Amino acid sequence: MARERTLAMIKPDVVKKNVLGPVFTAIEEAGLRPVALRRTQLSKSQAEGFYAVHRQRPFFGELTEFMSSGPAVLMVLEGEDAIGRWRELLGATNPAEAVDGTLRKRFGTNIQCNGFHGSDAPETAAFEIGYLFPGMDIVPA
Ligand code: IDP
Ligand code: MG
Repeated sequence: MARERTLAMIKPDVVKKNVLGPVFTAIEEAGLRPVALRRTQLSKSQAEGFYAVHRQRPFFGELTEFMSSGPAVLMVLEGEDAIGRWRELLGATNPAEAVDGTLRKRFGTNIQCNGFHGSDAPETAAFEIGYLFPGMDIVPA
């Protein structure tokens, strides 16, 4: 598997729960390294741009309200198969259906406020990293 970068986000529900420690432990134990990190509150329009592919879905309005409702932690994770590995750590989109031990199962709230985001392919990772870390020179791990 290739060395990759993925955009990882700790969404506002989990930031509010103040459980960053176990999240970073899971990242480290998976052999991934945060190579860029920032905490910010997305505006509604930033959230809409980030989730533009979901524009037509019925929950788009509520989802982007939630995503802009409080601070989020944004990261670029780097490592072997980083995209798949991070999504594996997250578990299914719906925390209620996620495998025991996954981050969404442990810390997610519900299908909308599911705690975390992870890019799903190299192309989306490139878009999302450029969108949330614009113009940043990210030093490799
Ligand atoms: P993913 O985050 O696991 O890739 P996607 O299908 O890409 O899941 O959906 C993007 C985000 O939209 C999810 O992480 C979740 O916050 C929200 N979402 C997905 N499905 C639903 C739903 O049925 N109702 C409300 N929100 C949803
Ligand atoms: Mg997705």
